[in-house]
Amino acid sequence: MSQRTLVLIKPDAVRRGLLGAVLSRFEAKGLSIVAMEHRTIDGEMADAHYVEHVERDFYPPLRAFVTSGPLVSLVLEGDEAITVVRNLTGATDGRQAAPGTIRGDYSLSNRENLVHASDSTESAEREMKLWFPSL
Ligand code: FUP
Repeated sequence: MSQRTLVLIKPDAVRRGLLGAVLSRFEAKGLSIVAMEHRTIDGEMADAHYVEHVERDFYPPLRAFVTSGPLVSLVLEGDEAITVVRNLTGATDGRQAAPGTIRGDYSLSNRENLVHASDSTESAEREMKLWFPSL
């Protein structure tokens, strides 16, 4: 079943010059890029995106990180895209993420882990509306 999912290539990836490397993983897998934008977000947008985490201890440094520079937001489409993209992304903590995944290959951090990917159809719908309201 074809699905759409919201992906962020976060400021650490852009800063490190890994935008192309990360994007190429998704392209090579066969996913289509439906929308893509390069932007720096403010704290309000970070709060809206991470609404389920705003009360957590780890949120203030996460908020500072995600607003620290440009990121790339995109909507990817393809068969079972939500699960496929989560599998390509790997576990949240880059130190634990399996080799071969984006986080497993490029991240040594539980915060600066290069990518965000929607974790369910509900969050994909919510996040796509937030990031690409005109889509
Ligand atoms: P994920 O779905 O893998 O992106 O992970 P979560 O939704 O659990 O967490 C969202 C983001 O919060 C992660 F990408 C990184 C950050 N985070 C921390 O900074 N510290 C933690 O202990 C857990 C998550």
